[in-house]
Amino acid sequence: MRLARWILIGVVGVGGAACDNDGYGGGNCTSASAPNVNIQNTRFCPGTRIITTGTMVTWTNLDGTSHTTTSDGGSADTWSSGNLVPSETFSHQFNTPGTFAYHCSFHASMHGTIVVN
Ligand SMILES: [Cu+2]
Repeated sequence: MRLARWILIGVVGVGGAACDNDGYGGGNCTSASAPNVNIQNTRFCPGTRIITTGTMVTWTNLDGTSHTTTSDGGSADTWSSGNLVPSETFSHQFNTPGTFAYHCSFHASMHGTIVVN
């Protein structure tokens, strides 16, 4: 019993903190406050952001290297930040309901989703 409790604490300690996994890979990062998205440790946080139609989402690059937020091909709503240097932000207003996948043009592992209700 006591052993099980220590194992549980260990799992929570490793998986807890402010990391938002959302099924996407990459290092730990801290989710931005709604409705925004952080770019940190080569990932988008949160990986999936759910918003209402008409909401402006601002991405902030918290890394020391450049990233982009770029809508995937075939998206009904398109955006492309271009090169976001460290500390730079990019905003896009979502006026179309739907589920919009996006990525970073520089890092194939970086994916995110904006769900517009
Ligand atoms: Cu990137």
